[in-house]
Amino acid sequence: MAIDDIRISDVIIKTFSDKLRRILETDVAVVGGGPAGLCASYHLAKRGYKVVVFERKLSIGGGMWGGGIMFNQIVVQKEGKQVIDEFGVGSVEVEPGYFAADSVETVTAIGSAACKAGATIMNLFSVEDVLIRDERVEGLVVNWSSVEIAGLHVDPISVSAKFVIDATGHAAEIARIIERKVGAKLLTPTGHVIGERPMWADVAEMLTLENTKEIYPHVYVAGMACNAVFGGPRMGPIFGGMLLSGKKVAELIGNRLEKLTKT
Ligand code: 48F
Repeated sequence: MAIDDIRISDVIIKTFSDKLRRILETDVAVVGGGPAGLCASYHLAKRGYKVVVFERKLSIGGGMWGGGIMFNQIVVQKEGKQVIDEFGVGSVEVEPGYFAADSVETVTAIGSAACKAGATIMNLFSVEDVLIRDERVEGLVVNWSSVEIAGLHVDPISVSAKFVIDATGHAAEIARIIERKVGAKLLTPTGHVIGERPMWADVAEMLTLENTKEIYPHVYVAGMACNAVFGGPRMGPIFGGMLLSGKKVAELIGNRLEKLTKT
């Protein structure tokens, strides 16, 4: 059978439009497809929730691809190794408690698991605003990243979500949008985004997990954004904290969603 170029276009347009319409209303919208966001989306989708991930870039994986200084290896500690084990990622204990894994294998394995579990990943989408109703976030405002990058004057569209995860990494973009546009007090000790501190992997990994929490009604932070928001240090190319934070935020939100459906 001859292949018709126009049919190819039609299939793309039809199926993408269906996908776009499906994600207009979700349980959880994850902003950022780095390790924390991907891990969170996998665990929430596995629990049966409707999840969308918005990723500004062409590719998911955030800061994981490049390992440390573009040596595409990552380090995880014992607890982090247990998380990558779940995705079937191979690792080697190079020194006691220091496990090395291939960053490309890790990103692709987690991304694939998230998709297979039912999460929808919308790459090339930037989140530029939030929907706030009754002093809580009820959704996001998104646009093509190309519009943002070109600085074109094109209006965005809105999507609704019962919960939002700010997994935007160092930038903590959603927390900053809420602070700037709503003038709202965040659920941090100062009420503001405190800003990240200099590198200290040991403390950073612990604080990432501890500060994986709600920062504004129905908005949680995960991954490096936790440290940016709560004033924790950065940690460089050790990724256990990112993955454990993604898993923790999925559990916290999953439990809230479970309660909501019971009431
Ligand atoms: O930066 P990123 O990998 O965040 P993470 O999951 O992991 C942090 C580590 O990579 C590393 C580290 C730990 O070793 O310090 O930095 O916390 O992924 C964040 C993703 O969010 C996207 C961005 O392109 C990146 O892929 N992103 C950021 N802001 C937006 C966004 C936005 N407004 N809309 C859509 N995507």
